[in-house]
Amino acid sequence: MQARIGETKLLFSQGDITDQNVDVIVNAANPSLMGGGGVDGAIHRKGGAKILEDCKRIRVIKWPNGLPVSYVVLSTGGNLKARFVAHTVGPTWKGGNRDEARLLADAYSNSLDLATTRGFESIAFPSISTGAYGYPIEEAGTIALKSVRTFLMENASTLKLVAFVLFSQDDLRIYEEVANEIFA
Ligand code: AR6
Repeated sequence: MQARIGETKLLFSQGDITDQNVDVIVNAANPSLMGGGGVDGAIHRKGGAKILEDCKRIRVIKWPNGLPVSYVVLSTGGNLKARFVAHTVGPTWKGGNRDEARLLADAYSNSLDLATTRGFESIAFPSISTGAYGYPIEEAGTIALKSVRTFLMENASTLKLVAFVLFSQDDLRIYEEVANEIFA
């Protein structure tokens, strides 16, 4: 399904984010930036060693103690179709009273901010924090879409496409239900 906010199209699909032909894909990383499982593992596997090289450099130069939750850094896309990877760290779900919602919203808006600063026209997000980090997906989807909507309404963005790439049909259905409520 699709929605539109100003000049920006929002697209929802089921698929693998490593196949997306966009300017930048977002990685649900961890503070080490050294790779991991889930979408992070898939991106590093398919994107190749250049992504890890960039991440190591970023750690040394900018974040020796690791990337804080909700912050974003940019690496090459390596062998991916996407030109760049924006690595962000979503919050780990701890029951909902540890500022998780704000941190998750910021992970999305900071990614959009970085993409806009770089003049990118297309970005693809996975469902940040809803795998290993355990965030309930309906709540996470609501926060994700509201954060994207707020950013696009409040900022002049170069982005023409914001894609949400959900790994399973179930996750896609949930995001579409949330989108139907929010964009109705
Ligand atoms: N394309 C799109 N979505 C995917 C893909 C893919 N190739 N692979 C998995 N997903 P997760 P998190 C979905 O665990 O919860 C890593 O080890 C998956 O089904 O990747 O933010 C990192 O290194 C789920 O819906 O990210 C961190 O340590 C969503 O992506 C930690 O996991 C997010 O699941 C981050 O946990």
